[in-house]
Amino acid sequence: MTAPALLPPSGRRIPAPAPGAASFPHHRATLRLSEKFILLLILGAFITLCFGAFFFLPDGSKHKRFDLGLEDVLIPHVDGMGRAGRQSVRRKEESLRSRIRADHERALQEAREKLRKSREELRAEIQTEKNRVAQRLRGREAAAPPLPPVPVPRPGGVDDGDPGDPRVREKRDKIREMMKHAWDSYRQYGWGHNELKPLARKGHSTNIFGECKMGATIVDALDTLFMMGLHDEFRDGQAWIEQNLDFSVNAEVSVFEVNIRFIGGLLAAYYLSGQEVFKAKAVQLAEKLLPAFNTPTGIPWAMVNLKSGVGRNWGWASAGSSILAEFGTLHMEFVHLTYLTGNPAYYQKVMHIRKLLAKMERPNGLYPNYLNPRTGRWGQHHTSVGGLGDSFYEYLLKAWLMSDKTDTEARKTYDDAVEAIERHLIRKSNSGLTFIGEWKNGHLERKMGHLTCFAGGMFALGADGSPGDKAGHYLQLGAEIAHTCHESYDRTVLKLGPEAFKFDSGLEAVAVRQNEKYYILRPEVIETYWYMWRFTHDPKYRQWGWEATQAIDRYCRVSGGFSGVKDVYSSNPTYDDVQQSFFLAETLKYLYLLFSSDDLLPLDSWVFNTEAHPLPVLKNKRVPVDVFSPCSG
Ligand code: DMJ
Repeated sequence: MTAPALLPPSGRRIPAPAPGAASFPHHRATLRLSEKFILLLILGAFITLCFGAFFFLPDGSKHKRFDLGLEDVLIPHVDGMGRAGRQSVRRKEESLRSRIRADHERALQEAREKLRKSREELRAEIQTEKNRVAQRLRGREAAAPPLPPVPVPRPGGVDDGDPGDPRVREKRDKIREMMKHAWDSYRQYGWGHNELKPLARKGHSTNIFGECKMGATIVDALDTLFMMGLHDEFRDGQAWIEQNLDFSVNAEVSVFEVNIRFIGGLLAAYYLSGQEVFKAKAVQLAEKLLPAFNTPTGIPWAMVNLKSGVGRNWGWASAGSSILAEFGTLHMEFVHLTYLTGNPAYYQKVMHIRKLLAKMERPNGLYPNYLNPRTGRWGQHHTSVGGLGDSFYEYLLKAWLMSDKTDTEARKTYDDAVEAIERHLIRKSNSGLTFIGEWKNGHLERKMGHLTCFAGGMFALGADGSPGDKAGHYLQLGAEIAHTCHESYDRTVLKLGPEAFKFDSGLEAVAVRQNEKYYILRPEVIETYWYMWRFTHDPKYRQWGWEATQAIDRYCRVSGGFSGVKDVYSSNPTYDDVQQSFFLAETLKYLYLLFSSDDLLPLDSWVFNTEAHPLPVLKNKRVPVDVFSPCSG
C-alpha cells in the first residue's frame, strides 16, 4: 500500500517514501521535519548575526583616522619611515583632526540655529522640504508637455499720447519733469538699492525685498520711463538689469510684492520694448517663487527664500495664515508667464488657488483676509477691500479682461464678490458720502483706507459687462468713491490724503489717530481719477489730479527726490524720508496718463496689474486653447 502523499499547508506535495524504503512511523517524520526547521532557524540567525556585525559594527577604517597616533607605534612600516616620515604622518593626522573638529562645529552650529527657530518655522521647513522632494518625483514621472509657442502680442499705443491741448500738455510735461527728478535722484544716491532715502541721500530697503540690493525702483520704473519717452534713462535701467539683477541670492522676499513689482515690471518692460532680457529675468525670478507653493494646500507662503526655497508666513498674520490679497494677486503675471514660456506650471498654480477658493464656504458671501495654507481653513473673519484684501478682487476682474473676456468664471466670481461687498460693506455717511468699511468679527468698522480708494476705478472698469444691466450703477458707484476719496484729500491742510479716515461720531473722511495721518506717495486715489476720466471725460478728474500733483510737488519734493510726509493735517509736516518705488511705477504713471490722450495704452488692449504695469490682453485667437478653460489645470 502506498503511503498517502503528505500535504503541508503550502499545498506543495512531499513525495511518499519509495516502495521498499524503510517506513517510519508518522510522528518520526514530523520530528525530523521540525529538527530541520530548528537547524535552519539557527543557521539563519547565525548568518544574520554575521551580516549585522559586518554592517553595524564600527567601521575600522574610520577609526584609523582617530588612531593614527597609535599606528606610529604599532605599525612597523611607519616606524621605518624615520623622523621626517613620522612628522608628515602626524601633520596629516592633525589636519584630519581639525577637519573633523570643524565638521562637528558646523553640525553643532546648525543644530543651534535649528533650536532657535520656532516650532512653526521648523514644521514649515520640514513640510516644504517634503513637498519639494515629492514634487520633484512627481515632476519626473509626469513632466507635462510644453504648450505650443505663441506669437507675442504687441498691441499699439505704447508711446506719445499727446493730449493736443497745450494747457494739458504743459501739465503733463510737469509730471514728466517730476518723474525725471525722482529717477535722477535715485540714480545719483540710491542706484541699485531697492528704494531711496531722499533726505539722507542713500539707498533704502525693507523686508519685502529681503534687504538685498535688487534695484526695485529700477524695475518698477522702467515702463513709466518708456511711455514718457525717457529713453536714455530706460536704457540705463536696462543695462543695470542685464549686468546686476541676480535672483540667486540668500534673500527672503514677499512673494506678492516681488510678483507685482518685479515680474509685473519686467513683463511690462518686455511687452513695451521687445527686449528679451526682461522676459528672461521675469522667468528666472518666477522659477524662484515656485517653491512658495509647496504647502499642503497649494496656497503659497507669504515669503520665500530665493536661494533655499524655504517659505513661511508673516508672524503677524492670524493663526499662521496666508493673506488673501497676496496669494490672490498672482493670476495676471502667472498666466502671462505660461503664455510666454509654454510652461503650464504657473497657470496651474493660480488656477489651483481659484478652484480651492471656489469650494470654500464664505461667511455672508465675503472672503476673509486670512487663509491657513496648512489646513485650508479661514483665519479671523476680517474682510477688507483695502489692505489685505484689495487686489484679490481687482485680479478677478482683470483676469476676465486679460482673457479678452473669455474667462467667464473669473467674471462671475468678481460679480458675486462685489454683490456681497455692496450688501455688507458699502454705506453712506450722514452727509451722504459713500464709503467702504471693513468687516471685523461680525460688525462693520466705519473706516476706509487710502488703499481702498482704488476700488472706485475698479467699479468703473467692471461696469461694462456687469450682470443685470447694472453698468450705470457701477459707474456711479465708482464716481461716488472717487468723490469720497477726493474729500479725504480736500479736508487736510496739505491737500494730500491720510492713510485711513473715519465716518464716525460726526467725523467724516478724516483721520483720527495720529498713526493714520501719514501720506506715503500712494497712488490709489489718482488711479481712480484716471479710470473715471477714461470712462466719463468729466473734467473734474483732471482738476483733482492736478490738485494732487501740485500738493505732491509742494510738500513731498526735496532736493534729493520725493518723500512721504508724516501728518497731512500739519502745515509743517515732517518727512518719512522714503521715496517708494510705487511712486515711480504708479503715482506718476497714472498722473501722466490722466493728462494724456486715451490712445496711450488703450484699455481694450492693455490691462494694468496692481502695480500699474500694463500687460496686453491675450486675444482669444492667440491663446493656447486650454489656458482659459476653467476645466484645465
Ligand atoms: C502698491 O504696491 C500696489 O498698488 C499694491 O496693490 C498695494 N499698494 C501699493 C501702493 O500703495
